[in-house]
Amino acid sequence: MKKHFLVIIGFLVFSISCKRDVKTEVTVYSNDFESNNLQNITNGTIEQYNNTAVLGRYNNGYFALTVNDLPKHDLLTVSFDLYIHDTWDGNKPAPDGPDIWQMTIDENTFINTTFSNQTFTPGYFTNPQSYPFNYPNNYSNPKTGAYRTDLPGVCGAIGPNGTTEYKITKTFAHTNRTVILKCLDKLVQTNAPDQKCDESWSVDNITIKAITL
Ligand SMILES: [Ca+2]
Ligand SMILES: [Ca+2]
Repeated sequence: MKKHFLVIIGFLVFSISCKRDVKTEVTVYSNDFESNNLQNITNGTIEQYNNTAVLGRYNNGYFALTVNDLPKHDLLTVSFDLYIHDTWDGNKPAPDGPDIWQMTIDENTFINTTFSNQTFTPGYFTNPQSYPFNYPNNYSNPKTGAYRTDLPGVCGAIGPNGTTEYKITKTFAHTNRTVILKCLDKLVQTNAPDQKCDESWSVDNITIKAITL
């Protein structure tokens, strides 16, 4: 009898604790760009990188994705893969930088940072980056927070820096029926003969989820 009572109490506690966390999560946008789908994307361009189709590449450019008719929601989660290609200089001042990358949601800046794609050797100074924090006044080692650092560069013949992949994920309060995700850069490479070859970025696997609490 006592055992049954404990089982019932346990079930009630479990039910109540679950109820507080109950939420619905609906994927409202998903794009791996393999089908050349640029619908609702302003300034979209697709190219092949490392055997996959990516949105990009960009240098002093941007894309803006608009998703309309969102279901009722309290939060949105935006996630994507960000590829930083070739010789980004991080916080370094002119003429090489700073190499700024930004993400805005509905015109509000969520990320304003720099990336340094230099090879970091402990004990030696290498141009720092701001990521995973905002620019300016943040000094992280190159490639801090990266998901992968062993990917090929786009212009390998020019630099050995390769490509660094970052997983970008942001969850934020949002209730409007429309969301606009915009990513842009303010890259500086005044001494480079081929600007886009010197440093560029691209994005893959964009997913947006609408969450109801
Ligand atoms: Ca892809
Ligand atoms: Ca630069």
